[in-house]
Amino acid sequence: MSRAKSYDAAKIDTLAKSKLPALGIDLGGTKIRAAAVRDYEVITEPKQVPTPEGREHIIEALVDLVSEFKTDILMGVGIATAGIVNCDTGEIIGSTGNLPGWSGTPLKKVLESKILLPVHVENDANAAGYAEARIEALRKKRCVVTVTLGTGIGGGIVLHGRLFRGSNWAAGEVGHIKIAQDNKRLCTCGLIDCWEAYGSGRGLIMTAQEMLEGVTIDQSRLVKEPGTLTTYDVFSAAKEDDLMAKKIVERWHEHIAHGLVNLAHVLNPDCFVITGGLSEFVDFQLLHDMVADRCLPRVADAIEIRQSAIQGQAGIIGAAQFVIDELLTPRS
Ligand code: BMX
Ligand code: ZN
Repeated sequence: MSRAKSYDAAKIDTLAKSKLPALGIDLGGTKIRAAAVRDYEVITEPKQVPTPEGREHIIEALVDLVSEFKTDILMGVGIATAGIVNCDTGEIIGSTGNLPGWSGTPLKKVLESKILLPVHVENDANAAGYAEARIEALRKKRCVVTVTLGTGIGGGIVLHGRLFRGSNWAAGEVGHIKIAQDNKRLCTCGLIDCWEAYGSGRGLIMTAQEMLEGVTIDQSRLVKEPGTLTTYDVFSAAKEDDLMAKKIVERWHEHIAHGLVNLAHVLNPDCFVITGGLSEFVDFQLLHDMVADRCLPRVADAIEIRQSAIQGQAGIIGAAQFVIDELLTPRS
């Protein structure tokens, strides 16, 4: 018993706190999802609301969502949001047109004053990457690159278990590497021919529209009223053997491969993890072969592309776990 007294109060406090969960919130362009997390696992049923329009309404929705959980047993709240985030101040310092008006929001400051809990704000793909790289099989790897395929394309680069944030927080904005020189695809960031303008859901629809030019309704069921085609239409038609849809989906795989090839030559990762809403439509064998075929032999040897094992939860887990890990071991 006397030995217990040799622990200092702060340490005991820290150990006690480490058993508490944190709330993780994934703030996306269409929905906001939240759940409590402990030890890299979601421990409550996730709650979800549609993402409202405008900064003030989004903040209100976040506050309402937090109040649905037992806040007195939470260590804090982690927010995974699209956009570039200064993680020291918790301010959104960059945003594409996917979240208009979001840049400049002092999210940590505003939320902490309303919910009276510590808040950590992180880019959504960085948060997802942090969680993905902690699963048992990847924990000891040198370099794990997570790519989120959804409204945009996001990236999280984890080197030796630590998230790489770059010189001014913008590392991993992989959606904006240039993969073409056609000057055809305007990205929502304002640049042209970004990977995201080809590989995201929006990019896939643009590819479909280009490939469907001159095609008749007898040749493909994807020929519809302009502006009505959805990613779901394309993937379900491909599944049912619509030839044009299959070609479009194959072209989409080539576009995704293009970006991964560039990243593979820069980072030579142990592993790519593919997550996000569109990842369920990826043919992983096809994608692997396309990437390996286009890499230097030495780089190709290391290519491993995995589907997320925590699909749909990675952003929530990563954001919450940042709160826990940072409170226990603050960044220097
Ligand atoms: C965009 C950019 C990234 C984000 C990525 C994936 C904004 C608003 N978004 O490239 O910061 O990580 O999209 O985002 O600047 P999602 O919306 O597909 O989750
Ligand atoms: Zn872009």
